[in-house]
Amino acid sequence: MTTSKHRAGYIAIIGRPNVGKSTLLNRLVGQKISITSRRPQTTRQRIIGIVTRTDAQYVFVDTPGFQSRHGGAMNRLMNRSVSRSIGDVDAIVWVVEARHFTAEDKAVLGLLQGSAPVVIAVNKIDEVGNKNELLPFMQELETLAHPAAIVPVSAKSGSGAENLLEALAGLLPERERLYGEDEITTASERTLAAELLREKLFRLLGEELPYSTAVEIERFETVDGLRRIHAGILVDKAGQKGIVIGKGGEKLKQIASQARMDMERLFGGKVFLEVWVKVKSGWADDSAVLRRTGIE
Ligand SMILES: Nc1nc2c(ncn2[C@@H]2O[C@H](COP(=O)(O)OP(=O)(O)O)[C@@H](O)[C@H]2O)c(=O)[nH]1
Ligand SMILES: [Mg+2]
Repeated sequence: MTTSKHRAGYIAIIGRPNVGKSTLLNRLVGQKISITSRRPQTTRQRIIGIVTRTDAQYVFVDTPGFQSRHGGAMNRLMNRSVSRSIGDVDAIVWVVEARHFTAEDKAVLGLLQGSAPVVIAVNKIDEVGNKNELLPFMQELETLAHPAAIVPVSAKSGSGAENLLEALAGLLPERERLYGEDEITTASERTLAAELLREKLFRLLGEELPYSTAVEIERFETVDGLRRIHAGILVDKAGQKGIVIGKGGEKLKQIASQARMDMERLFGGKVFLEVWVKVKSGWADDSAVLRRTGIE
């Protein structure tokens, strides 16, 4: 019997918006480190998620969604970021949605010529009642892309996640661990806190507003295991401030308390979160509204 050597490497998770890349990363890592939403292009920055097993360490890079329909500067930047991340890695997980292969998926395929080996994760299989329908879909993908493997998964339920890791292990170079065995991300708690708060804006505010907001962590202190976080939600116009705050402050309360709960889960400790809403441009309008959540 041969003992297999330890493998480790970088794996880009790519795919059109909304196929479940970030959800899959969180599932693999076992923690919410990358924010997810029904809206496309929630993920603006690259997030690294580390999965450590006895004989392999997987360093996943979640990339912002590839967008081919709109030619805006933001999208060009994102496409560039996808192309760049494909160039640097040992393997690629290309996430597609079961039975929904679109022109955008085709555009992603176009980027994969000459790339590192690709494993296609056919996601959202929990939405496919009759699993027989998956077979022809997977056969088409096989013909179209000639991937190293195709693995049906549900990022939502976790089914297929271990199969995906197994399929990837063989594609990674023989190498020692790249990160400590208990590290799950390279992002700082500060960045993660900002992202988790930003996710709530996407989940709890109307259609367009979240795209014109930003989150700023003004203060982040940890004393005796208690994290005190002061965050600002920056909006473009004074009129948007009221929408974020909501009637009687209810909306902001909801945003802040959901963000705090996610932070406590991820950081494994109590969080005291203060959230302010500010207008980006107008300094005169800086009189913020404060919402405390956590220890009163
Ligand atoms: N039913 C189902 N929904 C999923 C699954 N994975 C992701 N989603 C949903 O698809 C949407 C987009 O997910 P997200 O991870 O943000 O996609 P991304 O844009 O590719 O990063 C969210 O509403 C997720 O809850 C899955 O396996 N099954
Ligand atoms: Mg995402």
